Amino acid sequence: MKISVIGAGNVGSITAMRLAQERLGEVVLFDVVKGLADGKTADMQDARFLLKQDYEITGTDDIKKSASSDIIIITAGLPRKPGMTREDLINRNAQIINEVCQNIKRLSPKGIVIVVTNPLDLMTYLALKVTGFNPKKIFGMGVTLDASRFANLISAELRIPNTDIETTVIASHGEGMLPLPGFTTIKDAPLDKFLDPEKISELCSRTVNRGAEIVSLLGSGSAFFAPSAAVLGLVKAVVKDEKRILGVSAFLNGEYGLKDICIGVPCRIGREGIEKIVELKLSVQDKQAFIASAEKIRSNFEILKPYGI
Ligand code: TXD
Repeated sequence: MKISVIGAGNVGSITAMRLAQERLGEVVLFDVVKGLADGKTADMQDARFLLKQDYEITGTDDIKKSASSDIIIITAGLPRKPGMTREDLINRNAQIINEVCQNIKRLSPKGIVIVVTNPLDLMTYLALKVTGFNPKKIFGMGVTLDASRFANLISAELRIPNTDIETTVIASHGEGMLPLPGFTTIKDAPLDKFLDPEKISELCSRTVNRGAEIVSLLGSGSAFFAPSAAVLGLVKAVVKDEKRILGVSAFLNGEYGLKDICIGVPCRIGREGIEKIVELKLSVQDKQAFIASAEKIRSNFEILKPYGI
């Protein structure tokens, strides 16, 4: 299994390290900046002796070395600066995704593509259109990270282990994100048995703002430890054909009453990529919020016109 990570910044390099250490395949890390990916992977190779792990990882600034990848993870792009929304990144990152996807189409036409670059749902849609790949094979990592953030906030509030929590977040990986307390359980008991509605609503807002909270603490750059862990979960589901239900930004073709858009929904992920889109029975209020979130994503489609979309 050959896995290429495009972009050797914070998310890309830690993702590559996690994938290599889990021995999920032969990992190639690429960046346009000369020497960057090579330098980072040389450092990772030097850790093999200490970790007693002979994982396979190489770094390059030659995109051709990513040819015939089974999985390609796109982390290339600019991250947010304090005060910026994910949407502020659109124009620059769209150019980057377009360029990267032209290369993927040419070099790895059979690959499964996982988009990480923000604004996530829009960039996933762009990647799908530029490559023309089967929509099962392209999805975005966003809401699994958001679900993990929601779970972590619940865990801290109740002082219970994260592993006792099941939770779901859907819709855009952005301001229109929708944590779903009604689909959140603690050892099979619903969340509202543990917390009052005000507290639940506070934790939902904190989940939506968690990325911005981290951006402002860091001062420069955005989160990368949890995002790379979320990518690892998706890659593992594909490589090991786990068929787990995980939230991803998926192309909808009638599901949830929507068409021609990429947005976060629970999907069964396995060797073929998205093997099924799971349609949750949403409350009227959640359904409205989901549609509004989709409309917000769609309002930026205009920006994709230069790419023939
Ligand atoms: O949940 C999520 N989806 C996210 C998304 C969680 C965290 C970060 N999220 C987004 O991922 C973030 O808003 C950015 O759009 C991307 C990458 O974030 P990262 O923190 O890794 O950014 P860096 O450290 O600036 O790294 C970006 C790298 C940098 O080394 C550039 O030189 C490189 O991308 N880059 C490219 N690589 C390859 N090819 C091209 N064209 C290219 N352009 C820039």
